[in-house]
Amino acid sequence: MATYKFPHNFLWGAASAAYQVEGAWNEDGKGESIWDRFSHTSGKIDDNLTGDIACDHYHRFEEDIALMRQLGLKAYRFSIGWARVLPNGRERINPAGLDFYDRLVDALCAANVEPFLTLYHWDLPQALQDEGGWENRNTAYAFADYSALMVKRLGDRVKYWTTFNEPSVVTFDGNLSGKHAPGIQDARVAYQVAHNLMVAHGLGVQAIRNTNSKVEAGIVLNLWMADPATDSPEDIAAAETAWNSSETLFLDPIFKGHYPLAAYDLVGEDMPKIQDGDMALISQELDYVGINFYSRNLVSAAQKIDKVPGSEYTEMGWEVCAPAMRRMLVKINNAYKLPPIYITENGSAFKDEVSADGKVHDPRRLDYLKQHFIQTRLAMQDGVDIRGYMVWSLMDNFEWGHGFTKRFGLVRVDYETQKRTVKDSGDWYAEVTRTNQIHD
Ligand code: IFM
Repeated sequence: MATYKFPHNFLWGAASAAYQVEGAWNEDGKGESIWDRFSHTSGKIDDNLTGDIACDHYHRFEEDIALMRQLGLKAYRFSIGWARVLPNGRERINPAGLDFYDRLVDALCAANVEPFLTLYHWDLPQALQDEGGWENRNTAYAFADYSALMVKRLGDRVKYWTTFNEPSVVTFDGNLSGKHAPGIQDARVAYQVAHNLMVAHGLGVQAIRNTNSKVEAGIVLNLWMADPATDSPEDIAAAETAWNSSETLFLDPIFKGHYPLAAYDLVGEDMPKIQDGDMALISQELDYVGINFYSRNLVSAAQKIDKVPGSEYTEMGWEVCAPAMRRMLVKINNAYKLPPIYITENGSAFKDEVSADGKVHDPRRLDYLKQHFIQTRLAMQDGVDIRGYMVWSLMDNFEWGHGFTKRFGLVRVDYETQKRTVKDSGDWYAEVTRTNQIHD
């Protein structure tokens, strides 16, 4: 049996996002977000479900923090609902919304759980969407003002400030495939959104630092490794092209100060309007980068590979391939001069059942996490500077277009009663956070 020890200050945590857990969609002065509008539109979400109530975290956050303590979490990654604090996206503040995050942060600090905050996890105020959303560069300026407001209010207690979660999903799912809010299907819009998100990131970093020079600023990117199906030069080239046409679209501007050449081929006439000074703004040095890793793409020059024979798949249809995480981390570490890395999301959706003993036995999720923790530890031995790990997710929650049908949590949520049950994977994780090591 091998033992994998982690550094003593390794930041073990779990993650969530406002729209996925909070509920209270129209309470205490909160404004409408694009996800409220989208989920209230028939046919957009599986079974027409909405995040109106979700995990009711807005009312139950104290109970949820008690669970975080039970799991021994050192950090909790969560996001702010922009429309909860600024119902129209700008200017008019909702004091009750700010108070909620104040109380949440206070309670986390009292429980010795480090708040790891995301400013934008996809729930743009609808009022800003009505003015063109992320396609409109003004939204980036509104984001900077909102960032400054939040840092002013919480910067004395919150050290980690993430501007955006997964800009590629906002770009492609929200504005190209339309599977996510706001449901736009337009390549030209999508690429302008991608660039404006990057501008907003840069302005947000400036606003964060100008408001409080002691906090740390970063961004979270989701990356899928692209592995060649065989060792043939054609497959290797195809995998490289696949990697370059999506994953580097955000890595390159942020860490190299220019868009990847492959993007120009891919985007063609839909290339966004870029203003003088944008690339310097976008590529400011960061204090950390968050990486979300779930799976990989296996790429062949000859054919599209949907399923890899012999591989295990999660309920999302994503292949379980932990070694790809190590390869990916080493790859980006070699290709870019990166700040310290936090794994800000990793986890798996499986069908869970409550057994007769009232417990949730979820060996596949437990094993998924164990394998990915081990590969992360190996990447650290390879020289990648990884400081922490946030499991996705603390509890089952609203999985966007899939509604509540996909369960990623360490804690099960019964959506009828809101009862929380720590799963076996949660008990196992508590042991990891307590001992700071894993046995193979
Ligand atoms: O639930 C999402 C999360 O909001 C962003 N990253 C991927 C997760 C699983 O799909």
